[in-house]
Amino acid sequence: MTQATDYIASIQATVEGRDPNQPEFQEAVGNFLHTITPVFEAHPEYIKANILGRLTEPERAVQFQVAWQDDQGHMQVNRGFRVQFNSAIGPYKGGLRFHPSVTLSIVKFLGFEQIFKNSLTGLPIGGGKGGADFDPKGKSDAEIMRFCQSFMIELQRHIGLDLDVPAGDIGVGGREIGYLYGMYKRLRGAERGILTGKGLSYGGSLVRPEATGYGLIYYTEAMLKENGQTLAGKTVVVSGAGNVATYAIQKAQEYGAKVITASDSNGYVVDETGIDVATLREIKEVKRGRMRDYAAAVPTATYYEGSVWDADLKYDVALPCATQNEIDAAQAKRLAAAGVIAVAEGANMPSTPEAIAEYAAAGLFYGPAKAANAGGVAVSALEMSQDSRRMSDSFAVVDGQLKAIMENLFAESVAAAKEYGVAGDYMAGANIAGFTKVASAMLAQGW
Ligand code: NDP
Ligand code: 2IT
Repeated sequence: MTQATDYIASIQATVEGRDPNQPEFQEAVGNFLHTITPVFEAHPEYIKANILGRLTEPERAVQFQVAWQDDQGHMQVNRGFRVQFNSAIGPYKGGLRFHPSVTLSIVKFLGFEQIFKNSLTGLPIGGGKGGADFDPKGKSDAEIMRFCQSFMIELQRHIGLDLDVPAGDIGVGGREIGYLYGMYKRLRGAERGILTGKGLSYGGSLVRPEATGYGLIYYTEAMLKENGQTLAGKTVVVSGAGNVATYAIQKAQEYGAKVITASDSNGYVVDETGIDVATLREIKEVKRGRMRDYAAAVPTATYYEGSVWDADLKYDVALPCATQNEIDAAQAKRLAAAGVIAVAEGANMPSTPEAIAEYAAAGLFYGPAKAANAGGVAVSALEMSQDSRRMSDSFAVVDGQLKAIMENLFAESVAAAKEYGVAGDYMAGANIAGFTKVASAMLAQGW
């Protein structure tokens, strides 16, 4: 045992002891800690400053009641959260998730990941996350609006242009951001940069809806190119059918890949001729329908119940874009056996630690979420910049910036892995590159 390994083990023990009932948070911290030892061997000053002790405890975490009236006139009550994790390099930045599974553990895992993801973008944003255990499924527009308004009545006291800037995540898209912003404006005035992912006519940025999915493909192409491959001609399996999945499918097809699946929490469709993005968008974004409806509308598609990661398919690239821990060890083994050469994560922490170990054992190229899905928050930061300038950049300008950011953060991850003796490990590289920037900013600002 070295001083560095002792220190890292003590941090893991502290987190486990302090929050034994937060499994997702512990998982995210564990994934991070087990790659970071070489940095602490090279920088003992980080141990003295207890950088990890400070990084694994949120700077601030609020929980609040969200009471709202349903269409039958009954008052419903949900639990809202905002976790402001680390502000060393800028105001807290990160999405809001509305899903019945949301707990403090989920919000903390997402907020912790966001610190390093945001650092990797090279833009001045700290890490935060929020949400509520509200289930948007089956709710009317009016119910969604009243929920968002009630959520913002409390959230507004915790956010600010230079303090904390939320955006979307699962269950929070353009419609919800619009309702949230409308209520913020009534309470505090028209501060456009207070939320990102807004509509174009009131301060949004071109490319923000597409950004996470497009960014994932820019990252995946960079990772394949590093290894003498390209997406062109590859068969791709995507999970999810939401914001990230939809635009990942679209961009992968533009790059000449064939994407044969999309999924929701009930089941998945397989279409060997390639997913039709226009139909997918119509069903998901306009009709707010299910994958079952997609199969009914597209004759070449077949619908199956269950997880796409249990499907018996032959493909080259896996892009999980639904939710955390959607791929376990057995499913990771299955995809390696199916001939997959690369996994890149559009969702946050979609692979269990055991699945990640299987990728390594099979020699897959693995692009971890905090790098591969950083495109969304990167364009959010570009939206903040446009709002400050009171200007809108063109699609081509923002898309070009997004592509450059993704290629750069991949290159930085490769370089960091090499520098710290773990060449080819893109997960370790992303953790190290994201972390060292935050750690040096923390030291520079005193303690
Ligand atoms: P959406 O709400 O637009 O879509 C979520 C998709 O994932 C839906 O198809 C949904 O199916 C499926 N899904 C959600 N929960 C589960 C579950 N428990 N089991 C199986 N499927 C599930 O969300 P996004 O596309 O925005 O987010 C997807 C992932 O990408 C999340 O992990 C998010 O954190 C991450 N991400 C999002 C970014 C963004 O900018 N939006 C940025 C970076 C990462 P169903 O309709 O049945 O619930
Ligand atoms: O996980 C994520 O990076 C997001 N949901 C996007 C956050 C943002 O602030 O755009």
